[in-house]
Amino acid sequence: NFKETDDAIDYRQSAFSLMAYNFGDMGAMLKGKKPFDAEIFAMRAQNVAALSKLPLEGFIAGSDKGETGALAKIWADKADFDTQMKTLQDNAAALAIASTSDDKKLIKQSFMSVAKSCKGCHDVYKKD
Ligand code: ASC
Repeated sequence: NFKETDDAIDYRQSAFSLMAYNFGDMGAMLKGKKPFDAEIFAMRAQNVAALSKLPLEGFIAGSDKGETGALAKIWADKADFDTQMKTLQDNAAALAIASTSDDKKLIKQSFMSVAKSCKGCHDVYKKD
């Protein structure tokens, strides 16, 4: 368990930072901003799938106090928040599997499902 709520906040923010780095690099490849490397893409997809399981643990009771982007609505509607996190995890797992294929269309669709999970949750539960 976390010693302080600050530790829980650090934990979830660290996981999100690592997800954004890995997911951002995948996006750069799909947008043609850098060459598509199937091996690196699949590795990053596996990273995101594993990392997506981490942040939820950091949204402990009382950790809505700090200066973070997390809105109080997370704790008001915790069951829905948990469900959306689970959907993200499922979509990220699907992307990791799709990334081992050479079906670029499936990879792009799966990538967009994860992106929608990120954005859908941010729109409701994150400041700005
Ligand atoms: C990213 C990132 C997000 C999501 C979101 C998708 O790379 O940092 O928060 O994708 O922009 O719509």
